[in-house]
Amino acid sequence: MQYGIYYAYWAKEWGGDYARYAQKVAGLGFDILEISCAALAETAPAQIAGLRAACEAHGVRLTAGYGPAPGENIASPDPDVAKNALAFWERTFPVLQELGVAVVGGGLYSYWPVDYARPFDRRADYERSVAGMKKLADLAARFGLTLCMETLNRFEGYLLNTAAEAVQYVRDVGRDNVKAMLDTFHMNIEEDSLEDAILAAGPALGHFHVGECNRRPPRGGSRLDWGGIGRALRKAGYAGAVVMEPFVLAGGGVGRDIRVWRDIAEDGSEAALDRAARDSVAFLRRALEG
Ligand SMILES: [Mn+2]
Repeated sequence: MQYGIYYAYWAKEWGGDYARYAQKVAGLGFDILEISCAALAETAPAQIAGLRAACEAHGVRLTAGYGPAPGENIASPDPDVAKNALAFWERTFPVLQELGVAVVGGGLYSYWPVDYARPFDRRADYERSVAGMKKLADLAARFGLTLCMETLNRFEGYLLNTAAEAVQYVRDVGRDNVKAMLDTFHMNIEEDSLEDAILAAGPALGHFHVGECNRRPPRGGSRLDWGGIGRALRKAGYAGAVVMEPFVLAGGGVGRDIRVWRDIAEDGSEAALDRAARDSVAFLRRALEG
C-alpha cells in the first residue's frame, strides 16, 4: 500500500498551489498527494507542467478527488446537467493524464454536498447514474483512468452509503475501470463492521480514505481499530493507495462544505499540522502493515 494525504488538510479554501504541497508531503513521509479536480481544466498549462515536475523531483505520485457540483451531476433528471457532467470530465481527464494521475475518487456518481431541500427520486437517479457512468468509464479508459465510487454517509449522499451498495453499483456499471471506494469517516457512521465492509468490497476496492471519526489524522488510541482495518485490507489483497483526508480547521469554504464548526486541531499552525501529518503517516504505516 502507498500512503497519501489530501491537500485540503492545510487549506481554508478549495484549490491552491499543489506544487508546494507536493514538496511538503514528500518531506513529511508521504508517497502520494491527493488533489482536487476542481478548476484543473482551467489551470494554465505552465502550472500543470510545474506540478508534474515538482512531483517527479520529490518522488510524489498524484491521485485526484472530486465532489461534482450540482451542475455536474451525472445522475440529474435534467439532460443538460448530465451532458454538462460529461463535458466537465472531457475537459478534465486530459489534464489528469498529463499529471500522471491514474485514480480519481469521490461521489462521482452524483453531486456533493447534496441539498436535501431539493426533491429527488433515488431509484431513477441510480439508474441514470449507472447509465451515465458507463459512458464516463469508457471516456476515462482512453486516458488510463480508474474511477472510484466513494460511499458517503447519509448526510452527504443518498445513492451509495455502504460498501455493499458500492459493490452492486460497480457490478451494474460493469466496467473494469470503475471501482468502489471507502472512507473510514463515512464507514464509521454507516457500516456495522469496518472490517466486514472492506472484505465485502474485496477486489472491487480501488481507493481508500482514512480519518478518525471526527476527521482528525489517524493517530491510534481512538474508537477506530486501525490494526483491524489493516488486517482486513491485507486480507482483501488491497494494494492501492491509503489517503488520509483530515479536516481540522473551521472557517472558509472548506470548513463550510465539510461542516467543521470548531477548530478540531489543538494547534492549527502550519508547523503543528505538519507534525500531526508526519506522525500520522508513520503511525498508519505501522498499524496497517502489521
Ligand atoms: Mn473521503
